[in-house]
Amino acid sequence: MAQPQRRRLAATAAHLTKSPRADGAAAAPPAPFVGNTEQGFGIRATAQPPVFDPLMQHAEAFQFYQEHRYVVVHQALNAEEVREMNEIADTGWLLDYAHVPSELMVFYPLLDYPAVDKFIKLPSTMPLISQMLGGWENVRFQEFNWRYYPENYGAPSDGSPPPAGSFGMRFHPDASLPDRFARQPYGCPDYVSAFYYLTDTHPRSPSFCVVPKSTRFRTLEEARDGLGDDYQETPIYGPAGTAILVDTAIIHTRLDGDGKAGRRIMHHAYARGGWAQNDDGGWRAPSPVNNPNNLFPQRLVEHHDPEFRRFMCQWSATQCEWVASGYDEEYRNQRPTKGSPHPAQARR
Ligand SMILES: O=C(O)CCC(=O)C(=O)O
Repeated sequence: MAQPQRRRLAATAAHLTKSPRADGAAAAPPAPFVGNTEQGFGIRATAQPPVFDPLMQHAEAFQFYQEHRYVVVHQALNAEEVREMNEIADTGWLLDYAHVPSELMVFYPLLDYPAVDKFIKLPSTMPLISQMLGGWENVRFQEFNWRYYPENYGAPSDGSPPPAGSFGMRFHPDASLPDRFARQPYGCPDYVSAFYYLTDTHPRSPSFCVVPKSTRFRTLEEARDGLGDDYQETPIYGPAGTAILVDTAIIHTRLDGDGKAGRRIMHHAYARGGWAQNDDGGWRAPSPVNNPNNLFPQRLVEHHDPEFRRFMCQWSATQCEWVASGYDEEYRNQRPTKGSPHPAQARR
């Protein structure tokens, strides 16, 4: 086992060093992995992927995405936006989050924080997201959430066991349609996700990690067997403001850090709207809603700009019912989107 793994790491390192960093600098090898080694097969990329300026290097970034099904962009949020988002999120963690199995999450910040509206269609990332989904006219907003892995969440200082699931998220694809295994050409993804780091990430913190080129595989095992020497688990480290744009069918995870360092992210998901035709003449309908609980606020659904209304027009059954109720607060509050404060948060 150890021998083939070493060979494979060498092969992937060679592969990665062929990809120049966008800024021309040599990619520094990351510090040794320190987390839960049971995530994945431990066949880790030994260099960081290239990072692109999303506007100045749009073409290069899109080309990288087409080959690997993900792309990392530099300063998708500027320092002021990161500060602003963390400041708003600070109130969110205290007021309105659920303690989901592996971290804390505010499911629908848009409902309560109009100040975050501008983040769902960012000038830095929307041109790339649009191209990934076949054009701005095909982009349908789906989901916005904040995730927080608090400091010491995996390793409480009082020696008590870590909260369930605070380590070891499994590698998985997110919502995607099964025709991706066979359709020719692969074409646009069914959904695109954008993960924005709101805190700096490094080998000791949780980090987003992808298996490049894995969108046609159901499981990590299938990806390893099917990709052969191309298989690698690529953790992505970067300063706050870095974004990772992915075809949601890519196999990925939140890679553990040391359980002590924390991390915050903002996640947006978009669906492919409109009808597309495959080479064989078959039609691809607009992607279905990715989460039956998605809720969008009235001010965005009834936006004055018709293009923006189109962007917001793909509603979950819950949204339909909420609109039918006249945006009734009670209806909204019955949704399974709120939790009680985690003790670590209550102490803040
Ligand atoms: O938190 C992360 O880095 C990964 C999140 C993830 O895997 C997901 O949202 O499906």
